[in-house]
Amino acid sequence: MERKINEIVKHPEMVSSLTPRDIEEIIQMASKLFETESSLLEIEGSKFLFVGDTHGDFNSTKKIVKLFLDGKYNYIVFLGDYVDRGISQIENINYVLCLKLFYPESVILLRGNHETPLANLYYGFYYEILRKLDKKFYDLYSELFAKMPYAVLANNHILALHGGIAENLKTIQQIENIEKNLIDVRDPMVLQILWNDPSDDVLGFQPSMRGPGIRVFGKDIFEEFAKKNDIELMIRAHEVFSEGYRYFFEGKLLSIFSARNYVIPVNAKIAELTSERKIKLIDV
Ligand SMILES: [Mn+2]
Repeated sequence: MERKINEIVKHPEMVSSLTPRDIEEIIQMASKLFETESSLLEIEGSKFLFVGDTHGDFNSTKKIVKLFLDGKYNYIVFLGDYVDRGISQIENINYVLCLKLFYPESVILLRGNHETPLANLYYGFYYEILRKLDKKFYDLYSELFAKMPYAVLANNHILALHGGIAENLKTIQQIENIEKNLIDVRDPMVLQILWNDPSDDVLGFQPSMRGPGIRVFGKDIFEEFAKKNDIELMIRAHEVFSEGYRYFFEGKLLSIFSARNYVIPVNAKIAELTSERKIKLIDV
């Protein structure tokens, strides 16, 4: 299997040749790896890549990973949402899992709101599994997703996660304490970390169009959290913008989206954190 994973990392289209048995083995190996990771990963380095939602857009993922493989990065951090909506969801998740198995330290795969049964039943992944694999894989992937970490703290001052700040989230320590194996995300704090959105037009926490229990948070909330936790920059994904990114809160929060082929055309972006601690946005 190791040889196969090595080949796939170098030749991504080979991911389609994985048999159901291979996929089961990859899921098992990745589960073991995620079990060793805490809910909050602390990393240090001089050159990072951050990747937003890819949503089954395997062509975008291939381009992004090529940049990582060519670019001598310390880390590539995927901010979640690998499946649902796109045309190659199984290929997309399996490819990033192979990449994780090949580079267990430098590849980080965070959990997004689409790494949950709540989303997968309604936005396509469940049906793609029924069409191309077998229902039991839905359970295997659900269990795997529940072992993924929730956030990354890079160089002590940059926090990366999928959605945003939650109402009950006051300290980064609370992220570290999130228990693993929550298949259905019912805890309000965890739910909001995966689903919340920032807005420059509101103050405090406001209801979200996305659904019950989800919130939009304003600059005051962000600033209080950032000050208390010594955060200089937050990088998150989750929201699509046709330009592929948007800055909020006077540049202290960066939102990125990395799938080119989505329900709207997107000038998808990934973010490089350079050794000069500057953000460079790169076209996918
Ligand atoms: Mn999302």
